[in-house]
Amino acid sequence: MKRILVTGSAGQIGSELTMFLREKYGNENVVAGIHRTQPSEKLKESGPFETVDCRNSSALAATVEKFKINVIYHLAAVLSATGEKNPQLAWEVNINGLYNVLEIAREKNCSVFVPSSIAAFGPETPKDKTPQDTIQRATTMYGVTKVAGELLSDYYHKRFGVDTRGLRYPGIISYETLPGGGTTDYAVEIFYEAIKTGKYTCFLKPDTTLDMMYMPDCLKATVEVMEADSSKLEHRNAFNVTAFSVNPDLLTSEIKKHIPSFKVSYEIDEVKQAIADSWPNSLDDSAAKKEWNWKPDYDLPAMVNDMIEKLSIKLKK
Ligand code: AKB
Repeated sequence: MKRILVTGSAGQIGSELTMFLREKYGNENVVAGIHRTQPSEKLKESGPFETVDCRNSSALAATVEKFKINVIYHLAAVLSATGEKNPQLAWEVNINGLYNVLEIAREKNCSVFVPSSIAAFGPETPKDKTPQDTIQRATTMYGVTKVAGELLSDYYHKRFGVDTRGLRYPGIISYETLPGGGTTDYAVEIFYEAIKTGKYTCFLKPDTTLDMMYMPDCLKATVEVMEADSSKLEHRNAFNVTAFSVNPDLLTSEIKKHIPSFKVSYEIDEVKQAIADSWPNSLDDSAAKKEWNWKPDYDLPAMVNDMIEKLSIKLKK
């Protein structure tokens, strides 16, 4: 039986992944690991939760012991824009935290999901259809921690046999919990403002093209890679995954099909723009397709349609 701990459970992906896993494996078998961000009532009421700071290895070990955890989805992280403001914190959480998780997984025989990101690539990486295996000279602290995290996860598998798996997440678009501290956050904010005020000031240039994915596909991919037949996985960690690549201009046009009066202006945030410019325009996710049959359900128009419908209902409440 799976006994799962999700770190970063109150975050954008963690909050929905915890509920998704509870539905699949049973509420009582999925522990929501929370730290600074307050979890929703839904998360607290539907199953066990525990305060866990991944930087504190003994507290982490005590939680794994207490709930007899054998699978860890390690989502606690500092994202790219916050990481540039506070690189020391990004290292502490993203590297020391991951190290603690992997060590506990080694000692207690847990399998581990480790998220990487499009941020694991850098300006020297081929920009279009970025291959699975290519140059990874990341130039942000977040990206540096992601590259190191990929290598560390590979190491724990090869050296100690820990069942580590992971994905390179693109920007994730969702309506349940707001993202925080990322460069791709514009692609969520734009929907809130389109519905609430009919206008949005974007911090990235109109032609900044990046990979994105809608939350249902993100949840599907995350669980599918963990459930995949291990003997078919050549890469294990850090699979490129994507659903579509989009820029603010294209996303605006798609939203305008639903809200024709929507207006977008631009005030460029130089730090976030430089981060986005160092990332690929589009990823080649053929390894994920081949090794565990990855296939997204939502393209850009389907995502925009569903986002507007669901977020409009949410914002009316
Ligand atoms: C960020 O923008 O930092 C994240 C990511 C792409 O990893 N959403």
